[in-house]
Amino acid sequence: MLKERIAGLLDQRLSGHSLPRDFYVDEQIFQADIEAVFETDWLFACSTVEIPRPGDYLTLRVGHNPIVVLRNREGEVVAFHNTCRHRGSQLCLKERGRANRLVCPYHQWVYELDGSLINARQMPDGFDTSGYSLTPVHVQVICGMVYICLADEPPSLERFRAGVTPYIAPHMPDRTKVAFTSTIVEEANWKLVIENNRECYHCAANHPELLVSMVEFALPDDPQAKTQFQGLMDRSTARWDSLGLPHKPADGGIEFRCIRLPFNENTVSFTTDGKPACNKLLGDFTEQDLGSVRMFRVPHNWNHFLSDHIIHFRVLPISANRTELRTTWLVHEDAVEGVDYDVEHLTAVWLATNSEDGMLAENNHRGILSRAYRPGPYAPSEFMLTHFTDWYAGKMGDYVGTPRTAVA
Ligand code: 3BY
Ligand code: FES
Ligand code: FE
Repeated sequence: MLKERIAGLLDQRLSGHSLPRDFYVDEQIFQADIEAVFETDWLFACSTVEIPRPGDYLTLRVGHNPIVVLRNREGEVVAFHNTCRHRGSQLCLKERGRANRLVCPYHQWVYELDGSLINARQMPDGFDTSGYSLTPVHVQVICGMVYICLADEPPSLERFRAGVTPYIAPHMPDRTKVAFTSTIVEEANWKLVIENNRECYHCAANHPELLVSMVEFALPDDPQAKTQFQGLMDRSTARWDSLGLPHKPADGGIEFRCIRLPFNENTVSFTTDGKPACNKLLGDFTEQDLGSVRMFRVPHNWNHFLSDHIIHFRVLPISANRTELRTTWLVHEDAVEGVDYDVEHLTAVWLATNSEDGMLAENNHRGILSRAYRPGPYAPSEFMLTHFTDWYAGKMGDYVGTPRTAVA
């Protein structure tokens, strides 16, 4: 029944338009989103530098699935379903922590950092612990970013890895540390949070802090860029070419996007005054103004890589009308707070922008609840929303068994 209803909504959908209402507001379709998208695709979990030492862990929830990502004794990043093999209690309760072994809070079954059960007290002699290891989750690390996949057979990430590595590797994310994290909950469907992120049509009227430094165009050949920013683009790309830093849009199709774009004249970082956010530059950089590498991948993540800091954004759906946004700011591992950077100065622009975007997504969600809502046409500058919704329709088509062809 649900699958038939989704198939019917997909038939109604017009590419290049916002989605039929139920995709944004219906709880059953939300559950289908979790199964069709979040339980099948690679998801951004965290940065490796959030769990630098063996035993460091971080937890997150993918739909109803509690997950723990941790660093094992060999220093590798691994992930497990965060549910005990005795009677299923959640194992790690904190958002972040450190453990020598994972001890279930309920009856104290003890697991090694490789997920194997090593102690199950009061169980009968001869109880075979080997059949009760934690259930693993697939992990891939790409340029310091930990991706997890709950599917039995994960899709390939190789095109993504190859596409983004030349842009990100020079920023040397392994040599960073966490300066700040923020988590907010927005009363809006996760797809509205993503759609909001994938266009800057709304920026001029809503993001005074961001527009101090950010250019509003999304592509070097944007007509707006041509008329207003040609000089800036030419100077920036010539400098990046001389430094060997890639900047042209990577060929990510509708799966991912990676591009380096300049900051406005006389600004070098995402700060309220456009001045550097951190005096210690990342990697081997000697130039402060490198613009920002903007990278995102479906379904739920976007990132900025600057000369002086990195920002990761992770969106996790909670219910049809609630979405968590977690933001992580990374600076050079040797940067000293209060000397090289000030947390307020580093985070002010994106804390404000996230809050503004949260309100926009919430307004959007409430408006879509109206019986008068009809899917509306995306503007040319909203082309990434066409990509996103075509991609989403493709995933849902696969899920309901009537595949849609999406442009790759
Ligand atoms: O760069 C971002 O994170 C996106 C692109 C434009 C709107 N949003 C701020
Ligand atoms: Fe974990 Fe009982 S549920 S030890
Ligand atoms: Fe925005």
